[in-house]
Amino acid sequence: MAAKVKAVFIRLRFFLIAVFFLCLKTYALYKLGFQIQTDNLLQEILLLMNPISSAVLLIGISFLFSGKTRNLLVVILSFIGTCILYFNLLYFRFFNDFLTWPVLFQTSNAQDVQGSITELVRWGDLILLLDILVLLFIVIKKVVPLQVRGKREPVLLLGVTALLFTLNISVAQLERPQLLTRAFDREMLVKNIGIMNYHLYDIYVQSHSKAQRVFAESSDIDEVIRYRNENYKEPNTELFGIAEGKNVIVLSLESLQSFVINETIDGEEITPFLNQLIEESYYFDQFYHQTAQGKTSDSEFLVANSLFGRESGSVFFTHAGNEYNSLPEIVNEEGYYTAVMHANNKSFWNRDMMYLQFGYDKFYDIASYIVNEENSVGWGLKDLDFFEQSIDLLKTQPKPYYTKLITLTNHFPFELGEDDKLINEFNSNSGTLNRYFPTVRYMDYAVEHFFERVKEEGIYEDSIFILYGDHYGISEYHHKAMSLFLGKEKLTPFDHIQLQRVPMLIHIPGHEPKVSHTVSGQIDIKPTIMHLLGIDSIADVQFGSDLFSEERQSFTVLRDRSFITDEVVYTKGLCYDKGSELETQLENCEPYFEKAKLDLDLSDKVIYGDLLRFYQ
Ligand code: GP9
Ligand code: MN
Repeated sequence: MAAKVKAVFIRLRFFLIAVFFLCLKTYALYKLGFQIQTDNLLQEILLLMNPISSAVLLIGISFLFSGKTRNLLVVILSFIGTCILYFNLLYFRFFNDFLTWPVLFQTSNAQDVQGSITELVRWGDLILLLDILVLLFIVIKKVVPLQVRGKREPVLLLGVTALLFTLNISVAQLERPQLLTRAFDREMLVKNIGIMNYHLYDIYVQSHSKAQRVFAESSDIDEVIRYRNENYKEPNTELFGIAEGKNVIVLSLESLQSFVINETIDGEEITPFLNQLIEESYYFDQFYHQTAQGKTSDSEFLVANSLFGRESGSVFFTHAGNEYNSLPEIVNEEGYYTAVMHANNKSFWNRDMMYLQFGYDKFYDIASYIVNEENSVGWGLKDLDFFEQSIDLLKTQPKPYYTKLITLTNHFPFELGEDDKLINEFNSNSGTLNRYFPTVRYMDYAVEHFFERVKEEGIYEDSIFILYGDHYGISEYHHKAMSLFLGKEKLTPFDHIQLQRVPMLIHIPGHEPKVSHTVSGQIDIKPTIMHLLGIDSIADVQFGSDLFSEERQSFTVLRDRSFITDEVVYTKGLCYDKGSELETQLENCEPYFEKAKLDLDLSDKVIYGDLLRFYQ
C-alpha cells in the first residue's frame, strides 16, 4: 500500500508541486495582501487548508490531457489561479473587499478600479509569478517525465476534491455554524472555505437567482399591482404630512425583543429609558419582526422596501442587483439627505452593494468611526461610543436628513465588560439568556445618552424618531430558560410567536403618547414613514400598510408563514385562540390563509423576477 501511494506521489509530483505553490501563495496573500486576521488556532488551520481543494480541482483539469500538453496546462492553470488571486488583490486594495460576480458587471465598480490601476499595481507583485517561472523552467528543461492520461484519474480527482472540500466545510462549520445558509460576510466566507471556493459559491448563488429573472415578463407585475391596489389603506388625515421637512432618525436596535419592556431583573428595570420614552411616544405593542436567516439585513430590507426578505439565505446577497423603489430613494427625491451609520465592515451583509441599490447618499461604516480595544466589546464598537461619535457625523449632514443608526452591542453572544453591567444577569441554565439582560440594559442606556445628546445639539426639535427591534435575540433553543423568566411551565408554539414581538416606537416631539394594539410588522414601516412625510404611497409596490391608518387590518404574517390577527395566531399548522392561548379549530384561522400566502408569494415573485424593473 505504502509503496503504491509513494508511486502515485512520484508520478504526480509535478502536479503536486504546482498545487503546493498555489496553496502557499494563497495563504501568503491571505496574510499579507488581504490582511486576514485569525482569532484562534482553528481559524489559522482553516486558512491553511482552505486553498487545497480548489487548487487540486483547478490544476487537476490537466489530468484530462497527456504528455507535453498536460505539463504545460499545469503551468497555465497555475497562472490562471494566480490571475484570479491577483484581480482580487487589486480590487481589495481599492475597495477593501473581495470580488463578487455581479460587481464584475457593475460598471461603476470596475471603472473605479480601472481608473486607478497604476496606483494599485506594485512592482513587488511580480513575486507572485515566481512559482510560475519555476514551473515553466521545469517543463522547458524536461525535469519531469511526460505522463499518459490515466482513465480513472479524472474521477479520482473529483473524488479527492470532494473529500478535501467536505473536510474543509466540516471544520468551517465548527468555526461558523450555518456558514453557507447565512452567508454573512465575504471575508468570513473566504476565511472559512477559501477564496476560490467562495467564487464558485458566489457564481452558484448569483446564477440561480439570475435564471428566475430571465424568465420573468413585464406582465408579471400586473397581478402584484392589482393586489396592491386592493390592499391599499388610506393614510390617517390628521397625521399625514405631519413630519414633512423634519429629519427622520431611525434607530435599529439590535436583538431587542418586546418581552423585556416594563420588566425587571432583581427589581431593576431592564429598559428604564425605553419604558419612559414609550410614555412620550406612539408605541405599537403588537408589532412583529418578520426576518429570517438574513437577520438585521432582512429587517433593513423590510423597512426600506415593504417587501419580505427571503425564506432562506439573505436577499442582501442574492438580489443586490435588483431594481428597487426604496425609501431612501423616495425621500431623496423630496430633498432628503440619506445615510446609514453602522460601525461594522461595509461588506457585512453585502451592505455596501445593497445600499447603492437603495439609493443611500452615504454609508458611515467602520471606517468613519474610531474603534479601538477600549471602546469595543463583542462585535465591535460599544453602543455608547457609537452614538457619541454618530452625533458628530449627524451634525455634518445636510438637512433635512433621513438617517438610520444600527446598534451592535446587544448581539449574541451578549458580551459586556463588568463596568457596563448596570443590572444583574438572569439566573437560569442558559448563559445566553442570562447575559442578554445586562446587554439590553446597556443598549437602553446608550439610547438614553443619544437622546440627551440630540437635545443638547438642538437636533431633537427638528426630528422624528423611529425605534424598532431588528429581530429576536433569544432563539427557540433557550425556551426552557425563557419559560423560567416568563413564569410559565412550558412554552408552546403560541408563546414562541408572541416572543417574536419587537418594540416599535414613533417619537414625534410635542405629540401626545398613544399605545396602539394593531397587529403589525416591519413591513408596515415604509408606508408609515412615507405618510408622516406627506408622500402618498398608493403608486408604490408594497406589502404593508400605514400603522396609523384607520382602515388598517390588524394582521401580520411572519417569514415562516405564521400569522397573527387580533383573535388568532397561526403557526406550525396549528390555530391558536389569542384569548385563551389554547389551540382552536383550524377554521378560525382559515379566513386569513389566502392573504398570508399572497403577501409572501407575491413579494417573493417581485424579488425573484426583479419585477420592479418593469414598473416605474
Ligand atoms: C452586523 C450586525 C449584526 O453588522 O448588523 O447582524 P446580525 O447578525 O444581527 O444579522
Ligand atoms: Mn441584528
